[in-house]
Amino acid sequence: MEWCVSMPKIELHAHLNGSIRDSTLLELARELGDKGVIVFSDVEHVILKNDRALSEVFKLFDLIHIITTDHKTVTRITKEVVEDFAADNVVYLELRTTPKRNDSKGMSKRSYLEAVLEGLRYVNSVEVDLSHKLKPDISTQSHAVDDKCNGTGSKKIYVRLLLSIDRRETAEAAMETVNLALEMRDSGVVGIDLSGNPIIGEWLTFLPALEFAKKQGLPITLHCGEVPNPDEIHAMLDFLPRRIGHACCFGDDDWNLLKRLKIPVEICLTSNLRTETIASVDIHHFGDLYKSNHPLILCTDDSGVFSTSLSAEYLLASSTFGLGKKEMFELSEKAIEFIFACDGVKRELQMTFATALKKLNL
Ligand code: 6MZ
Repeated sequence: MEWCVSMPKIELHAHLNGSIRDSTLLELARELGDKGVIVFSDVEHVILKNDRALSEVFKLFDLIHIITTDHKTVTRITKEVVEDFAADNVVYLELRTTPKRNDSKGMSKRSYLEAVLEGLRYVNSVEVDLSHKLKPDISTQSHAVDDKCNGTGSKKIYVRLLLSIDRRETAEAAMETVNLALEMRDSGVVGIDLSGNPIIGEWLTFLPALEFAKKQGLPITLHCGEVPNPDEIHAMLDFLPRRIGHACCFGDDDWNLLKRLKIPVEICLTSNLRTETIASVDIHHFGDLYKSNHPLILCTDDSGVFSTSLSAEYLLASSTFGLGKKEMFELSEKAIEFIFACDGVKRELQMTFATALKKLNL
């Protein structure tokens, strides 16, 4: 485990509200309990429970959203989540979150996103690189210093944001999210994700917004095949997203198509096991995809909800599928190819990995 932590890692599938520390969730829930908004004793065991089927996970998210959805809390959890990933030696994080409108809190999708960005500015255990466009140069230096986030200067994490469309949303709300992503492109937003309870909502509802995003050049990743739904899986693959997440319930035709199209898969081992979308880790499709050299990225999904870390995911892959240190390092480094940030960031990450390789003495 220590070795997995020491290796630089790239996280491409992490939901903000799924990555909150248990201690923070409990503290916030207790505060809401004291205010009489919720009954703390009713929710404590829900937060601490570890094994949940997929439907229960979405009930937990409804609870988490009651606990977290005000600007101050969104800012706090963002700061903590980034610090936790940095502590696990994640050097590039694509953090995804669903911009939420909540009239009772005076929250719009835009102000939610601004609260997330504010959280990135509060990170102080590590330097946060939020946008390549804001790198210091002579003409933009003062702007760059303001927006680059405070940090110690020694350790650095690149953070980019994906805006998620929740499958419960309307076509209009999805389009609003895409427009927001386009407006905030220079502030660290690099793409769009479609997520949410996979048994809710129709692919066609989101297609216009996703097609518009694609036309505007915004990369898209889709939660695909988390539950059996052959028609949707096929339609999603035909859409040619830049990446997909999960791919648990694919049929033979879907595997063939996926492999032919070479669409990278974000693999979330612990999440799939906990939600029982995969019966046991040894039969996880990671094994086949890895063997056939299909592009894949190990990810956490919801490190808070599933009590995991990216290092733990590497360790699990290593112990189950027999990957040695060299293979783990190569798998981690290969993820650079699939990030949504620009080529400049890719080059810098390649240098980070080259330096780490020398130190790790592989
Ligand atoms: C599908 C998931 C998910 O956006 O509020 N989310 N969607 N499958 C999963 N597998 C377990 N895990 C998380 O983070 C929480 C939201 O992310 C999506 C759900 O829409 C959930 O409400 P944000 O930051």
